[in-house]
Amino acid sequence: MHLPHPTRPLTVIGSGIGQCGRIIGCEHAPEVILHALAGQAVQHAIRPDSHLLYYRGDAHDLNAQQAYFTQIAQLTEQTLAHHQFPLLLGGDHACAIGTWSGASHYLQTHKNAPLSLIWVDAHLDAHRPDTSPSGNLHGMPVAHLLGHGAQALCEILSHTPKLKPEYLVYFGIRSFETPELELLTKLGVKIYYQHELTPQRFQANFTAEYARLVNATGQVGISLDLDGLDATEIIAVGTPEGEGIGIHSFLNTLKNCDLTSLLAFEIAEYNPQLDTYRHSLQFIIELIKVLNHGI
Ligand SMILES: [Mn+2]
Repeated sequence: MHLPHPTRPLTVIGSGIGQCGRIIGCEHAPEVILHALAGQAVQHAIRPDSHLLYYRGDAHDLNAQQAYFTQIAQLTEQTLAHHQFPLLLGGDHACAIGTWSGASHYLQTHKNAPLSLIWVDAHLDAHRPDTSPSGNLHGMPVAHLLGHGAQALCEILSHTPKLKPEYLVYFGIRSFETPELELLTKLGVKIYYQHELTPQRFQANFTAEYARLVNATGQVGISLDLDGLDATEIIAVGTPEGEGIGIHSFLNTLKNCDLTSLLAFEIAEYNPQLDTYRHSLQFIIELIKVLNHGI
């Protein structure tokens, strides 16, 4: 099968971090996905020098987390500076702290532009260490990117917040706690809850928000927590939340966006140990093909 060459070569950055989620196992996702890509036609579009970094600290070691996310952030920033497309493979969703800190720093220093981000998730991920019932960092990345949380993790690569509230949009939300919503409401962040989204409304709103953010900031990043998708279709996640965005609806919607304006894409929370029939993995490969086709 002939695949068109993307304008930007695709560089995989594997965030092998799994200790910050509810169920251990996401740390192996990057190597499993890379292995599944081998032999696929899309593999030829991916630069051979993939980066795979494992987090070796414990779940609450701020110094180790800061060092790890700084490395991921630097890799993301370098990839963008080399005009390559960063495909981030988590890892539990704590990985987003590294990814988008790096993307934000790149935009700040190279383009003098702010980061804009579409966050697809069942959860808001906007806890801070003092509001989180579980203490799991994978429920806190958005708060940290907005500048709220542990200082060490809010100041990766620079002292300023990585993301302004007006340039963040959520899709698929259906499970959260009051302190998260209070923070985001106070900041004025836009949230599309799953119960408001038919497949048609999802596509219309997602493409409209994508275009709005591209207009406002030049490029837009997407962070996909696989649990934002329909839990009957994507089973290999640690915190499934029932009905979500259908996988075909999601892929078709992406195909309808101008992905030449896509800054970077992150796939988080894939847990290979839960992927009994490897259907979730098949979806991830399809998704990477769509990205490759569009960027
Ligand atoms: Mn998440």
